[in-house]
Amino acid sequence: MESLFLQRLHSPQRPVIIFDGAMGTNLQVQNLTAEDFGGKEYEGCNEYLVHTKPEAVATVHRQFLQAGADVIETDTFGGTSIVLAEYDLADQAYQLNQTAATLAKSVAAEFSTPEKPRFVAGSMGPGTKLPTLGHIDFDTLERAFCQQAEGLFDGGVDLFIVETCQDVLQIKAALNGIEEVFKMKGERRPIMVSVTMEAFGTMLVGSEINAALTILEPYQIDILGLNCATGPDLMKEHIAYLSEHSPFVVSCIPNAGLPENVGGQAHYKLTPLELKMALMHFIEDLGVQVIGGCCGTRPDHIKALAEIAQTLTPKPRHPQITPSAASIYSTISYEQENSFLIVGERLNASGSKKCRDLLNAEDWDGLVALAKTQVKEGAQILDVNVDYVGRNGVRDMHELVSRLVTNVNLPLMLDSTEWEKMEAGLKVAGGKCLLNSTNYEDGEPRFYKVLELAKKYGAGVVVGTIDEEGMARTAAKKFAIAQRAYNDAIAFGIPATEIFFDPLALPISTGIEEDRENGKATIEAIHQMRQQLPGCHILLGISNISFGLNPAARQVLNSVFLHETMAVGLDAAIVTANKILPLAKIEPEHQEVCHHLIYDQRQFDGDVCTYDPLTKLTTLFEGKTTKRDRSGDANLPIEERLKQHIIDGERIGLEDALAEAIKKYPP
Ligand code: THG
Repeated sequence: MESLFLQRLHSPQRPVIIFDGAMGTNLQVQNLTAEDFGGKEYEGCNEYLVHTKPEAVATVHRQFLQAGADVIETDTFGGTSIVLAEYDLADQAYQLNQTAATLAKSVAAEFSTPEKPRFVAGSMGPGTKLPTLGHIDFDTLERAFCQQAEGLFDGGVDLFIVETCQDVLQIKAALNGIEEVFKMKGERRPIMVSVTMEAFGTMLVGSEINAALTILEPYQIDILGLNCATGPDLMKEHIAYLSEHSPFVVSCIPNAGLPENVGGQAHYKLTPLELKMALMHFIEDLGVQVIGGCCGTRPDHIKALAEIAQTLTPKPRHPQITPSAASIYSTISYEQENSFLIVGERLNASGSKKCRDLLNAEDWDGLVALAKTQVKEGAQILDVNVDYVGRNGVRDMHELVSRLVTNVNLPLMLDSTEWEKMEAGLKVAGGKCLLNSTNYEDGEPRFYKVLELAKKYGAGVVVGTIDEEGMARTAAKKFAIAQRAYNDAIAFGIPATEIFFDPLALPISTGIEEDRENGKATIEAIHQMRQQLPGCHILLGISNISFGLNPAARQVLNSVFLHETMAVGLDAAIVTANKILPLAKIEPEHQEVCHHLIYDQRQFDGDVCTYDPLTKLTTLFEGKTTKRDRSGDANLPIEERLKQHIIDGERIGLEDALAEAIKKYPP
């Protein structure tokens, strides 16, 4: 049965729910002594007070309940073993959380009535270490949150609040820690996530609100909002975004204004009336349903909020959800109008010699530079593949992805045949990744293992049309496997929009008879998937189609093939972004030959082939070159490099070359 809290949250009257105010601020005004904290060495450890001076904490709870708060938060903001370790209290983490929850529950019970039930939210703060910046590893953090959540659960909290979040990866660790507890106990409780947008407009690690929402959207949470850092004014834009796009109830728990430094102390000057007016607007115009106070808010502030709770109805919301991937910084929609989602293919140790060499040399800066080049070329997501015989792929994925995450503003597609490598990437990539890929080649356990990772880390997933019998060659078989995976994945809890089917573009460039149908089969399969698997997305590794041809022919064939697949519904392609040509730039005769090759329109006289588009294409492009491969250019003198850019009309890298030349020849 739905918990009492959720019933209230989702009741048709959509009541406004009032959280309490600042625990820290209201402990501070009690002028507690070192003795109250249990000795000098524990002074400032508010979480320890539930053990040494529970009355101080109960007083704060009581004041807020008296003021009219529906929900009070446990005194456990810094209650993970990691933070408590700073006071040598790590081993008491479970106990302190359990005690704090029990205490809050008992005070709430004093005030609870059938008309106005009072609830306790188990507070889980961010801690002092940011996983995205490498201060702590994901597993350690998840374990610490899990232990905290278990204490809170056993103490009887009505919901969990993961709050004052500064790092998206930290939120994933906390949510996984909580889910772990739910699994252990066989029972769920509601979850609220509250992120902190700094005065400069993003989370501390740089995430914009759209990125935070995209990253959290896959998780089973109930409320998502903002708290801390600023007053309501600087939250407005972010709250408006959540109001329009978030599938979750929206919360807003501001500080009493921006902190001002008064005599070395943080001072918050927003009055109860000002806070009330601002939040009233958020409720009536933006549909915010959960409000409360953060730093600097006193019982008076909460009293002012409780007054409006009776009279206001949150504006009804109709959120528009855009399926997207995200880096830790920003998002990219899976669906690109009149275009396709461009996945850069060059960070692939099995697909690119340059990448392989850099990896072997463990030239991480060089690999990051290769990633940045692809950003300039127009890539929107980066495929990352470190599969290379003889190397430790789990370590390589960890090393590479942890650098990409903070240095490149693109979401990542973790490409490996081994799920262990994907997970190594997921543990450091705070964004919303895509997992490339899963299939039934090694049976269902491997297929589901990747879906499990997608759920745990909130990722989308690429499904290749391969099953226990091998790689599908015909359209019918490609579609049949996709349909099986579609049903399985949805039953497993992966929404259709998070599945990218890859019908596998196999080479049509070999001349082997059985490869002749590969283009047609892929296009027909895409057509069927688009018609019959609603909501799903479709992706291809385009370059496979033309293996072995000369680079100029490849560029043209890849471009025409991409165009054909887009026409039947392709959403995304793994490509070298700047090597795809618009049709208008391809000679009509070349286009025609490519069509003939893709749809296998050879001509025969009896058994004798009189026209073979493959032979024709090869002949047409004999001796032709694409724009020069610039991979070795770094060693050329700057004069030479600049000359090449100008001759080739190649803009990418031109600015860098110019800057270097200007440095050498100052005006
Ligand atoms: N589907 C999915 N994932 C994939 C593929 C796919 N991942 C890997 C691959 N196929 C897509 N990536 C590439 C990367 C490079 C090339 C082709 C596909 C490529 N490389 C040049 C070659 O082999 O001739 C070498 C380039 C170099 O050395 O710099 O063509 O289909 N889901």
